[in-house]
Amino acid sequence: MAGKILFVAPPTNATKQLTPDLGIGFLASALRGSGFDVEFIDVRRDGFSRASFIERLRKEPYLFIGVKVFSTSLPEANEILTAVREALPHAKIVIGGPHPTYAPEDALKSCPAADVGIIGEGDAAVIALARAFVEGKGVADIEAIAFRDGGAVRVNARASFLDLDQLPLPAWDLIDPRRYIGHEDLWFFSKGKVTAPISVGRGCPFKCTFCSDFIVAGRNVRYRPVEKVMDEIALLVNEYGVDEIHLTDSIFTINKKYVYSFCENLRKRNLKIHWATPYGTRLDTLDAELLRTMEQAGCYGTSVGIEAGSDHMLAFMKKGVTVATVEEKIALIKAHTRWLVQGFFILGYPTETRETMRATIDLACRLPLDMAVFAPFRATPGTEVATYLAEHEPEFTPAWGNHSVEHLVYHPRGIGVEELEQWHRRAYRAFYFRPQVAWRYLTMIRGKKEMRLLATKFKNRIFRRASTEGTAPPPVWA
Ligand code: B12
Ligand code: SF4
Repeated sequence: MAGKILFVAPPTNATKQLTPDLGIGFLASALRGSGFDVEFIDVRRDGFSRASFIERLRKEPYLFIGVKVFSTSLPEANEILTAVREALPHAKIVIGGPHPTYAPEDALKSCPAADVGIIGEGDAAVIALARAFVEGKGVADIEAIAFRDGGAVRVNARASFLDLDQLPLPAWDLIDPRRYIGHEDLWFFSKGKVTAPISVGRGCPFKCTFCSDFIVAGRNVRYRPVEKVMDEIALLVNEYGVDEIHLTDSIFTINKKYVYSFCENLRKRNLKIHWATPYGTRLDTLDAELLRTMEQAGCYGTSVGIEAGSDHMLAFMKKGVTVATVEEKIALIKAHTRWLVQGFFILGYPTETRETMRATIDLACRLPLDMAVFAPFRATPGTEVATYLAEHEPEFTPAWGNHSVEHLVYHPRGIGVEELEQWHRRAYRAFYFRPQVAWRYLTMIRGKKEMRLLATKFKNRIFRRASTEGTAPPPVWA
């Protein structure tokens, strides 16, 4: 072995949901393919205290420690990074994932313990870094990284996106789905006993102003070969007891030919699994035949990014669909499948008014949806709307941390945070306090644990304050 690398997934206060980290799984596999040994700690999954984490780190020498950093969980990531630095004062510490990708310079500035940040798909950069560290070379020539140069931060450009044909399967032994049982969240669907996420493609050509997908994966859609995806599902079913798959792609249905081939191959390979697209599909890509084919192949649910209930806000978000399309396509899904359908909405987007928020709640209640999430707006760095805010509402500075679905960090001009909280509570009440919806939701609950989760969720969303003001973040360590 050329040396050992340790990846760490910090815990987060943003969500109770914990799933196998596919990004780290792919990176581990790439490194192994180049002769490196890899270990992985998922701090929440593994239940570390600060002391036991530090003790664990000191057991082995590592070429570098890679820590994942979400913009939404910067304080938690910094807790981990500080502990790593304390345990291993001379270690090379590399950060990657959403925040270093969207805001590389800010990421290194906000994470003083980190030496290098990886921008975007890290599969090639981790190998280049590992080799540079083995050979004792500098990192200044490595593509798609940010690094420290004296007191300054330098950012190297990205030349290209990965060819997914060459991508190995993720290192599933490190992110074994069986170790994540019990970490589900109720906004998710679940039918099986062991669920694994799968990513089949990357990139999106659409230009929704709030979305950061293009920064990680680009505007061209690239797919992994269907055969390889089937090999992965077969491995998960046979070796890991997986009986449910969640596609992490946001626009799986954009390429119908691929979807038909995916469904046909599941049948040919006799892979009988439940599957769903809980991270979203674009409504305007759906048609009756596609829906029926997906359902026959085991798909039982989808989330759809609807976002707003007025054509005015949808146009401002550059969503590329109208309210009429949303109504037509949700009706189509319900007419041709027995799917569970969850709508994602944003309440409190820049320029929103009381009228547009009312229209969003009205639309959510008008549509035959089974579940709805009314998310607070987040200004992800690098997105078009973040640029809009910097120009038009410079007084807003995104305070990262405690930045979850339950917490508001932004409120549109003219609508105070208290009032926006009320709109969020009103939306959940209006949607869920309808007999047919409440009943359908309750029938999905499996066991006491889910019942408790449901009670907490409703307490949080309907009765408690939603803003971060005055709330101390919950503890990071077990
Ligand atoms: C699956 C998913 C989840 C899962 C699993 C997350 C995980 N651990 O990977 C769950 C449901 C748990 C989740 C939770 C949340 N998520 Co999420 N999630 C996604 C989703 C849909 C797919 C991620 C994925 O698996 N992609 C496939 C893999 C192969 O790609 P990848 O993760 O990008 O990995 C590559 C690179 O990023 C890089 N890389 C990744 N990790 C690391 C680590 C190191 C050390 C290095 C060097 C490189 C590196 O290399 C990888 C391989 O090429 C993305 C949207 C998207 N399309 O990316 C949102 C996304 C990542 N989530 C997001 C958010 C906001 C959240 C939540 C806050 C949701 C909430 N409650 O509001 C929480 C926060 C979780 C946390 N830890 O803080 C945002 C991140 C925004 C930000 N700036 O931080 C995204 C981008 C969605 C969006 N557009 O808003 N999420
Ligand atoms: S929200 Fe969905 S459709 Fe819009 S740009 Fe992002 S991934 Fe593409």
